[in-house]
Amino acid sequence: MKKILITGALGQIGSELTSHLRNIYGVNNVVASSKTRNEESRIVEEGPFEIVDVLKVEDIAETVKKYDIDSIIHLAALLSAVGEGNPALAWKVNVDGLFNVLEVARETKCAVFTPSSIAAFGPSTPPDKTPQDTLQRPTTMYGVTKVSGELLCDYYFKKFGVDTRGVRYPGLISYETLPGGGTTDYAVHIYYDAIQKGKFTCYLKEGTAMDMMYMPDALDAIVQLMEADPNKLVHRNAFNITAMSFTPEKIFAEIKKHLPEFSMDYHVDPIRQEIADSWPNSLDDSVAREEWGWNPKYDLSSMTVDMLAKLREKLC
Ligand code: NAD
Ligand code: AKB
Repeated sequence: MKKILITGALGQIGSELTSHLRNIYGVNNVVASSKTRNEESRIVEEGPFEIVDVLKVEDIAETVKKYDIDSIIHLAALLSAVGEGNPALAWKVNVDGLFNVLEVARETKCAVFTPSSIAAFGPSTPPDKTPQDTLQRPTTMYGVTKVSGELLCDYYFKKFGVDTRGVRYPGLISYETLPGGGTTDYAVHIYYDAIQKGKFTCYLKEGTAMDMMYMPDALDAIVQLMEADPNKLVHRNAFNITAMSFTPEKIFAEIKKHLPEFSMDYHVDPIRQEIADSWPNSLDDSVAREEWGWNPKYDLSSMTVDMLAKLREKLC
């Protein structure tokens, strides 16, 4: 990667990825973009920023041409809970938006990274140690768009030689930008509420296990995969990756070790509970480990120490 365009750069991942990539590749070699400008965002101030609505193919094409982009990190999307609220828009942004990015990449010979998700699996998928290649019949519109995206990326590689790569992220936990309306968001909000209120109401019920990852590992995955030797990649797109799997009571117990007064109760949201129940409990990420050396640094315990320290700095 030499000249990088990030779409959806003001979201949970993009807002941290932009600075991370600017540190590695140089500020002027990483162009952040989003549908609208947020003057308060550090990302807009820090380096090149363009308005790119991924539903407008000309926005993408003009920006790629203007900056001589060779790699597109495509993050613009609607997440699971928001997507269930507006399935038509979720399809448009997640599938038509990706299609536009792939078309521009085909014409300009750009490489493309785009994340899939644990949402690409469904209730008929083996839920424990979910294999890399297995049944995928998701029951959410978000999941349908993610499977479609995985297939589109495979197609553009096989048919047109576009260098497409991607991972299936689990729920991502971070302290810089709040998550954009997913089912795993509780695992971020619990840290904020632990520090700010000393109590948390969880919208998922006890025993709901899902894969999760701390943001520094999620950012490393992008760089590692995009820089990986293409000859070693058998799968290319949609690699299962994970760093930990936990339930609400397990993350609560981990935070309570540091904040003994912290308490949690439950008020289950049936929509997000149904989504969470349809996703795996834990992924098998051995293929990513074998093909490009995936090896996360953070587990629940070390993530919790860092999250609480960073949020105390930010909020207190
Ligand atoms: P986010 O919701 O925080 O950010 C997405 C950004 O896309 C938002 O800033 C939004 O304004 C922008 N956007 C929406 N429509 C757009 C359009 N038409 N044109 C341009 N920008 C538009 O999402 P995120 O958490 O940063 O996720 C990025 C990617 O990673 C998505 O593909 C998501 O499915 C995937 N992913 C995220 C997680 C997670 O836990 N955050 C987990 C699995 C996969
Ligand atoms: C969501 O919950 O929608 C995302 C995801 C796992 O894709 N965090």
